[in-house]
Formats: sequence, C-alpha cells, structure tokens
Amino acid sequence: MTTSLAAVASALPSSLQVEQHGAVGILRLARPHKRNALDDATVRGIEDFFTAIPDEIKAMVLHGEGEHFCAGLDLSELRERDVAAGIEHSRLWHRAFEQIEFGRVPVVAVLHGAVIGGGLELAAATHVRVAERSAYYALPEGSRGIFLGGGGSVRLPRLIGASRVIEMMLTGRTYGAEEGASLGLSHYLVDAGAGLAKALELAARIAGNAPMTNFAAMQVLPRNAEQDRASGFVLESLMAAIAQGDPIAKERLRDFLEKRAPKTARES
Ligand code: 1HE
Repeated sequence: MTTSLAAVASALPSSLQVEQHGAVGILRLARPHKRNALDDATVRGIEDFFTAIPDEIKAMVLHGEGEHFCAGLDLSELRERDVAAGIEHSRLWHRAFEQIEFGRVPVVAVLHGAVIGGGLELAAATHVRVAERSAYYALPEGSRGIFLGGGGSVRLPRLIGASRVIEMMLTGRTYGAEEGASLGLSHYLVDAGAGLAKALELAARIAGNAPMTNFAAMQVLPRNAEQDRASGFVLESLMAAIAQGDPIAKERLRDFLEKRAPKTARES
C-alpha cells in the first residue's frame, strides 16, 4: 500500500485525530466534550482507519483527548434504534474492533479516567495497555438496561475471566487502575500524564521488531490460545519455521552470535 498516513487521516471524522512519530502513528479519540463517547461516525472512522494503515506505520498508539479515555457508546444515538438496527450497529463495532485486534499492526492503548462500557471493549481489542493511575473500569450497561455490543462479552472474559465480567455487569462495580493492572486489564501502570510517553516508547520498540514476529504474536498466539493443542503445535511449528527463515531473523541471530546485539536485561 502506498498511501500516506496523512491521506488516510484526511478521510476521518473530526472525532478522530492522527499524528505520526516516525514509524508509529497515534490515533486520538477527540470528542472530549462528550468524554470521547463513540458515535457511529467515530466507530466507522476507526474501522476505516485500521483497514487502511499504510506500510510506513509499524505500530499504533490509541489515546483519548481530555480527562477520560472513553465513556463508551454514545447513548444519545440509542434512542430510536429497533432490533434490526441494533444488530447492525453491534456488527459495525465488531468489524471495527476486529480491524484493531487482527489488523496489520500492534496497537498500544493509553488508558486514563473512564474506560467504561464500549470504551473498555475498545481497550480490550488492543494488544498492549498502559494505564495511568486515574484509570477506572466499569460496565454500566447493566444499569442502562442494555448489553455489551462491541465484542466485550467475547474479549473481556478471556482477559479477566467470565465470573468477573458477569459480576461487573450485574453490580455495576468499578475497578480502579491498580486493581485493573493486577487483573490484566492493563499491562503497565504509570503516573498521571505519563501514559502517552510510555506508550510511544513501547510502540517504537514494537515497530523495531521483525515484522514476522509481530505477525506471529498478533495472529498466531491468540488463535493458538483458543484452538486444540494438536493443531496449535502444528501451527506453532510452521510459524516458528517461517519466522526463523526470514532474512531479518537471520541477520539478528548473526548479530547476537557475533556479540553485536544487546543482551536481555533483567528489567525493562
Ligand atoms: C455522553 C456519554 C455517553 C458522557 N453517551 N453522551 N456509557 C455510560 O453509561 C457512561 C456515561 N457517562 C458517564 O458516566 C460520565 O459522563 C463520565 C463518568 C464518563 C464522565 O463524567 P463527567 O462528569 O466528566 O462528564 P458529564 O458531565 O457526565 O458528561 C459531559 C458530557 O458528555 C455530557 O453532555 P452535555 O451535552 O450535557 O455536556 C454527557 O451527556 C456527555 N456524555 N458520556 C453520550 N456515553 C457497543 S455497546 C456499548 C455499550 C456501552 O458502552 S454502555 C455504557 C455507556
């Protein structure tokens, strides 16, 4: 694909802003006056964006403008929807978030303030999650008389267990940033305002990986976690052989054996 990131960005609604830092792109939810609630135009924009990420971009950061990452579904659009339109709407979210989870590049999310409802579903579709201490997680669907619709009932139980998701839905419980980190809702916990810098640092590192490694981590690992062991071992052996046969892997192995590569550090 030869399009530039700027060209892809120019077709997006104003609720989505894009920046480029070398091989890393930032997609920013930019409806802070609505706490970055996701209306249809924004969800369509997310689908369009992640479908069209140009080759020059090797990793993405997803960020929310203002005090909150995302307040979930834009509830003002829910009023007039009938059953058929409801299914269509949920399928739109599924398509958009699948483009994140199984798209071309790894995505690092910065979570701060409200990460609730559809905002938590969105976060769950990303690969690496950095939470600031202000982050909190909840599924207010229960109290609004609705249900998850953005893939959360599929992704969240895999992250934190079905029992916790059931309890969150039934009681409206909120988890804070520290609990979220220990449960696996985030992988990193950082101070207020430090999330974006940490996410950019991680994304730059990811962008420097061999493309085949990123492909294997994003596409093969989650499928092997779900399929039967025997098929998983076969797929793993194929992926391992493909990755190590790639010229980039050969060059990196040579660098290590000839003492040019950094050693694995105790902590990062
Ligand atoms: C919204 C939304 C929204 C804010 N849809 N407009 N999500 C929820 O149930 C969460 C609803 N939102 C909240 O609980 C709070 O707004 C927050 C805790 C996120 C932030 O509170 P605060 O005090 O900073 O802001 P605010 O004054 O409540 O909201 C500012 C404005 O944003 C206000 O609009 P305004 O015109 O009066 O200025 C709010 O109405 C608006 N706003 N959140 C629409 N969500 C695929 S299915 C997914 C299902 C779900 O995601 S359900 C969960 C929905």
